[in-house]
Parts: sequence; C-alpha cells; structure tokens
Amino acid sequence: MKAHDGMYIDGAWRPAAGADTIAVVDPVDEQVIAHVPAGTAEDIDAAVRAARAALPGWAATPPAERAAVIGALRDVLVARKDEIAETVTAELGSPLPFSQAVHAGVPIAVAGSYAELAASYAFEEQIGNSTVLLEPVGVVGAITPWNYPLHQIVAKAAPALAAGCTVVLKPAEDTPLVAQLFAEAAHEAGVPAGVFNLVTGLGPVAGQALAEHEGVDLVSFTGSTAVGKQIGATAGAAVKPVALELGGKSANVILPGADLAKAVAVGVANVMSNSGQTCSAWTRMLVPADRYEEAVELAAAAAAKYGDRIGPVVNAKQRARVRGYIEQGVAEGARLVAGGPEAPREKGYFITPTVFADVRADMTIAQEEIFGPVLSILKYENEDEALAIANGTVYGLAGAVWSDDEDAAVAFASRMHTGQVDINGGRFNPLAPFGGYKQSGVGRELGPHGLGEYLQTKSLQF
Ligand code: TXE
Repeated sequence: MKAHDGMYIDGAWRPAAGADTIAVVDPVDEQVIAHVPAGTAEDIDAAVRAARAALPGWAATPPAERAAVIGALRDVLVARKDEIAETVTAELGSPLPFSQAVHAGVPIAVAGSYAELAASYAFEEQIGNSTVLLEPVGVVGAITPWNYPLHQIVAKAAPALAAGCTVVLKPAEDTPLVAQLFAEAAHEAGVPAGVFNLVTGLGPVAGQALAEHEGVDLVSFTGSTAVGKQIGATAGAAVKPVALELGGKSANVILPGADLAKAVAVGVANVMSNSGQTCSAWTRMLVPADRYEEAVELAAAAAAKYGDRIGPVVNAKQRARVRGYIEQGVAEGARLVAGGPEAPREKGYFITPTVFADVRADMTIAQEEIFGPVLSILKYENEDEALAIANGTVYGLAGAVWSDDEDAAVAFASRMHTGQVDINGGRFNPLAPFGGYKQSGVGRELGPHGLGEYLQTKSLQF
C-alpha cells in the first residue's frame, strides 16, 4: 500500500530524523503491506515546535472560521470514504462493510458534529459581574490506539481544533496508514500549517517523548490502563491536565422480564463486533438464575454462527494474549460453550468467537480486559447481587441494562459505576459524552463535553 516516508509537520511531509521504519502488517494474511518512519524524540520536538508556533494564530481564529475548516475536513473524509475503509481493512483486518460503516462512518459523523459545535459552542459566559472566557488549553499531544484507528484520531483532533488548540498526533504503530490519510485530508481541507502535525512511531519512543515534552500543554491518550497510568503520572508531575480513555470490562445486565432473545443476540453481537477489540464492549453478560441456561444456549448458538467472518485481531501479540485468557478461563473452571483457543485458520491472527458459561465474578476472565471475541456469562440471584457483580471490577467505562420496564432499567443504570449505559440496546449518539469511571479513565470524549476537555477557564471580574 501507498505510504509516506516522512512526517507531516508544519503543513508539509518532511524527512524523518532517523532511518528506522515500522512494518505495517495485514492481520488477515500476515504480509507486510507498507513501511512508515519510526519517529524519534527529534521528530516529536520538531512537531511540537510547529504546533506551538501555530497556536496563537489558530486560537485567535474566530470559532466560525475554525468550524468551516473542520467542516471542510469532514467533506474530504466523506469524499475519501472508500479509501479510508480500504486502508483500515488493510492494516486492521476488519471486514470491508464494517470498515465502511464504522471505521469510516463514525469518524465522519464525529467530524461533522464538531464542525457544528465549533460554531455554536459558548466560549464566553456571564456569571454575575464576571465574564468567563473558555480558552484553548494550548498544544495537545494526542496518542491513539489501533482498535478504531480513525475514530480515535478524530475524537481527539476534531474537538481540539474546534477549541482552538493545535495538535501533535502519535498514532498506534499497527495502524499508521489511516493516520497518514487523515493528515492528507487535513492538508486538503485547508487546516493551516502547524495546526495539525503527525509523527508515526513506537509508543515507548515517540509516544513517550510526546507525553514528556514540556511544550505540550495537555496529553490526550487512549490505550491500555498500564500506559495510561504512566502518562497520568508524567502529567501529574508536570501539573498538566490529561485526558485518559482506558480499558473496560462492561456488564450487560439482563433484568428479569427482559426480552431475553433480543438481549442475548445484541449482547453477543456487541462483543464480537470488531473482533472484540472495543474498550466499551459488554464482555460480561449477567443473567437471572432461572433464565441462565436458556441464555447460555442462545449465546453459544449465536457465537457459533460467526465463524471467522468477524476478522482477525490486530497482531500476533494480541492473538497470543487473547488465547492466553481463553486458556486461563478453562483452567479456572469456566465452561466453554463456543469457540476455544484453537485457531480457525492457519494464517492470520484469527480467534474463534468464544463464549464461557459458569463464570464466577472473581475469575480472571471476568475481571481483566481480554480485548478479543470472548464473552463471559454470569448468573445472579437478585438485583443487588447483579449490581455488586456489575460494579465489581476496577473498570467503569460502559454497560447495558435490559428490562420490559424502562424505569426499572434506568433505576438500575443510575446505580452502576460506569460512564455510559445503553438501555434496551441503545443507539450511538456522536454527541453523547463517552469516558470512564474508576480506572477506565479521566475526562470525556465526543460532543460538547469532549470539546470542554480542550478548554481552560479564565474569569474577568468587573
Ligand atoms: O496498548 P498501548 P496495546 C488495551 C487492550 C489491549 C491492551 C494492549 O486491553 O489488549 O490495551 O494494547 C502508545 N508512552 N487497549 O499494547 O501500548 C502506543 O504506541 C506513550 C484498550 O496496543 O497502550 C499506541 O499509540 N505512548 C484501548 C497507544 O499508546 C505509548 C485501545 C496504545 O498502545 C507508550 C488499545 C508509552 N510508554 C488497547 N507505550 C482502548 N481504551 O480503547 C505505548 N504507547
């Protein structure tokens, strides 16, 4: 595949400081499809300097003009939608229709939402005798993962640009090609030089250099909890704000009286989607004891139908990690009712969609984020027990509640320690805040709350 051999810095593709490259691998057939430069601290420094130099001009650009640029960026993404889908399919391995609908469709919707919000957001408010100014926080260091590669970029870059911030992006090493495509789109849309910059590279090298750079005013990170804690500690030591979107172990709570067939079908689809590589996936299904076996049978049958159609996981390391969890589930005594650790194909990083029954809340597979197509089904006797299980992990990112009584579902959701709950299936809303309680993170993405992360507050007293 076509790839740039430089970094996008200060409005142009420039040679990387070092000669090292990163191979991009197609997870379906394990073939190398491209190489991109492996950025160093020197590349990061050049990008941060460009972003700093561009900051005063972009921060002073009227919000309506910033909105027009973000709108133009959205239009370029729309025009290049097929190319986006093909690129994500090549580097992530997701089936093309899913890439079209989700990996291209969702970031386009999010970019569109910020084109509107940039124009309508109240950057100034009056409180009694004070005028409160909401000002851009400054230069944003964005570090993104590979699971929804373009969405993760747009969910940071679009609100940051809307707020008047400038950005240096370090995308995941597994999926740099769609990041390069995004930089091209920003250029084509007329994002001014230095306002958006891209440095590809490895996490512990380029990512760490960005997180530690003193010219960065805020780091926005999405990825593993382990790296998130490190980035949070670095930011804390420098007294800098940070936005962290980390792991999850979300509960799908089926209350008595719910439409079981629908709740199980949607629940299984939610976990298998994107090969289970979704931080908000409902990986723990909680079922009342008297409907448990029925739910297990339905879930096992639904999972068995997927075969290898869900696509592979992103790389060999993730495949080994997911298989390790499946083996651990068996070893800890959970009952395997679909799938298992055996690979469905010889080539490619495929995992068979897997369902475990008789999972206890304290098992490793019910506590840790697996990030693969693996569902755990747990039994509960009463709602208090269901709530204790739902809230009984270090995470709190998302969840679901199903009931024939919407008020009962909402009452249950209000007791869940989690940032987002879908009631009877829910529907994606690009304006709704997304983010975690507890170790799932700090801050929110999307909509006006997501924009607010990139602002700081000044009050003028009269
Ligand atoms: O994550 P990493 P990995 C979870 C999921 C997955 C696990 C490991 O459970 O199985 O994390 O995935 C950059 N300083 N999530 O290893 O390493 C890295 O280059 C600065 C959940 O891929 O956290 C990439 O750009 N940056 C998740 C980004 O961090 C560093 C999405 C994420 O990579 C760095 C992905 C460092 N020291 C994984 N080390 C979600 N919340 O959606 C790495 N990076």
